[in-house]
Amino acid sequence: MSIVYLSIGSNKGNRFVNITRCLLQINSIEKTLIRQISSFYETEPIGVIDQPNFINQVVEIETELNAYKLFDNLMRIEKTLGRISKGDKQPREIDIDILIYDQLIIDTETLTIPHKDMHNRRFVLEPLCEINQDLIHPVFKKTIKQLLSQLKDTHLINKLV
Ligand code: PH2
Ligand code: MG
Ligand code: MG
Repeated sequence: MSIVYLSIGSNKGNRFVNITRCLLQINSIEKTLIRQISSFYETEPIGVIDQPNFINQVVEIETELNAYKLFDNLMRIEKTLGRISKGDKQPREIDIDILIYDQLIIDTETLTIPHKDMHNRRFVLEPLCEINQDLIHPVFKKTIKQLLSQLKDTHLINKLV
C-alpha cells in the first residue's frame, strides 16, 4: 500500500461542489481510500492573471494502484467533472495534482513526481503542513514544515474551514 498526497483546486463554477464531488470520486477509485483532508483555502491565482480565486485543498490517500494507474484515474475524474482540455491557463472546474507518492521520484513526459512546483507554492504547503508537517520531500530531503518556513511565495491564501 502506498501513501499519496494530492492537491485539488477549482476556480470555475461552484468550487465547493466541484471539490466535494471530486473527493467522492477519488474515494471510489478501486483500492483507494481517502485518509485525511485539509481545510479549504481560498487562494489568489498563481501564474495566471485575470482569473477567479481558487479553492484549494490537500488530501492524503492510501492506494494499491501504481503512480501511472492512479494518475489515469485522476485525469478521468478531472474530465468527468467538466475540465475541457483548454490548457492549464484557463479557469477549470477541477484540477488534481499528485504532489508526493511515497518517496518515489518520477520524471517523464506525462508525469513528474514530486510535483515540480509544490515547494514554491503556499497554497500547497500550508494545507499539506496541516495534515503531515513531518512528511519528507523526496528530492529536497526536507520536511514540509521546513519548506514552508523558508517559502518566499507572497500570494494571498485564506484558510476557510
Ligand atoms: N493551479 C495552477 C496555476 N495557479 N493558483 C492557485 N491559487 N491555485 C491553483 O490550484 C493553481 C494556481 C495550475 O495548475
Ligand atoms: Mg495544478
Ligand atoms: Mg494538473
